[in-house]
Amino acid sequence: MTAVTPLNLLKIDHLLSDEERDIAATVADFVDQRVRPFVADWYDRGEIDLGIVKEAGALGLLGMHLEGYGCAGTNAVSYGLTCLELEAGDSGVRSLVSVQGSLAMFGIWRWGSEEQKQTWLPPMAAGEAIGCFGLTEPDFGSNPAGMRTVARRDGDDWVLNGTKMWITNGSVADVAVVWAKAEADDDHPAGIRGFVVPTDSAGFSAPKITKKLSLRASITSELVLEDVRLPADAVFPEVVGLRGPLSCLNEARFGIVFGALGAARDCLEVAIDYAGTREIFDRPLSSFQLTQAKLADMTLELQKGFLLALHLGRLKDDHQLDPRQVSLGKLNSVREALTIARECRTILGANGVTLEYPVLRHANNLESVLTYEGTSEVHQLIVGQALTGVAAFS
Ligand code: TGC
Ligand code: FAD
Repeated sequence: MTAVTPLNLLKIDHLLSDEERDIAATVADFVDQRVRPFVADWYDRGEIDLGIVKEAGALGLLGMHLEGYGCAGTNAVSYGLTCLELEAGDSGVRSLVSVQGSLAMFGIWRWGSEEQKQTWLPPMAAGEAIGCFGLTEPDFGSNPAGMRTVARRDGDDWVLNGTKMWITNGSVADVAVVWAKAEADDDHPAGIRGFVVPTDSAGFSAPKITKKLSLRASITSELVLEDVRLPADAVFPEVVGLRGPLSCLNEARFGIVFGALGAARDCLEVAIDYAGTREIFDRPLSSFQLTQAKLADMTLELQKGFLLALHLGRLKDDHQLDPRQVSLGKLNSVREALTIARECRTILGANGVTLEYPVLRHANNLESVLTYEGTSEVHQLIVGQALTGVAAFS
């Protein structure tokens, strides 16, 4: 029998259109050329080569599922497959693209004024401007409703004060979408509102967070806002309340449903290859029943995860996707991907703990992915509420 790769056992390609397969192949090639050869070194140094941002822009990957303003306007499944291929390289690279396209750009695209869209979306789509998304605060991660960042009116201006924490791309961003508790104005009640903040605004700083043991090939920062004065038109004109930021999270969480499976696939491919060449007790590790049981179980979870992701993608393309379904997908993909990455690490033995192989790097990254964009517990509670009708968050 010829060996097959983990995602090909079910001929999953059969479920994709030619265009979706072409996009996935283009992104896989980009990852082979521009990520795989360098990512262990980026990870080791706690950096990422920001040259890839313009290259991703040139390929049309930034805000790719949005229409107009220089965005590619692909379907949701193509965006998901792109996240999968990027995360097969590294979760940090997928995160860069997710935050740019699904959080910062989507926020402006969905809730921004026409002027905000015209100003920011074309350069962001091209990778000429980097965006970040500031929702989390030091004391308010799972419960952003408690945020302390405030926006008060001073004449026509807005003045922002507060601190955001764990913000991807923060210290390299040109623009930050910042969520703050805003005073009421003539047309809106008081409540959480989004602000488009150029990062060269006086009073804005973004110290980099160091000593991370996860997602090291990604910039993570604090955002400090000290009397940041913005013009009246810096605010998203309509949306007031948590549904503003949560609508952006739906987009990024959808990307992670696919993305995390890319990290798992990469681990599994490496483990299968390693097991085939590593001789243990005078025969290949792959010839032992215990190893084959591990590989079979992991392949099963990977393919089930992909079928779920694809189902959610098709629902999204049909405008039928419910955020609670995205929670189910994010919960499953990240949890199973982390389990797969850890199991693959056992197959690689001591070699598995080095950066020579991607497996523990992926596993460590997935610890962040398990926590950000809603922790597993938050997604369990969202699904629990869907099933029982009872909110058990507080
Ligand atoms: P709740 O009272 O349930 O809802 C408040 C308002 O929001 C609406 N809503 C949603 N709207 C759109 N999409 C959703 N998924 C929504 N969920 C709720 C809701 O209808 C209501 O609207 P309105 O108009 O009636 O006011 O809110 P709650 O305060 O009870 O919170 C619920 C909870 C815990 C689920 C929510 O706070 C939550 O999801 N917490 C997790 C926070 C989170 O995920 N943060 C992520 C920060 S960004 C990030 O991590 C980036 S990582 C980098 C990368 O992505 O790569
Ligand atoms: P907490 O909310 O303090 O949670 C701690 C523990 O309590 C978790 O296990 C949680 O599941 C559990 N818990 C919480 N509520 C309940 C409950 N009701 N019942 C039972 N258990 C509960 N945020 C942004 O805004 N923008 C970004 O770009 C961004 N990038 C990030 C990048 C990285 C690398 C990381 C690690 C985080 C990033 N975040 C970002 C922040 C991320 O969204 C938060 O870390 C996440 O929402 C969890 O918040 P927290 O860390 O404060 O944990």
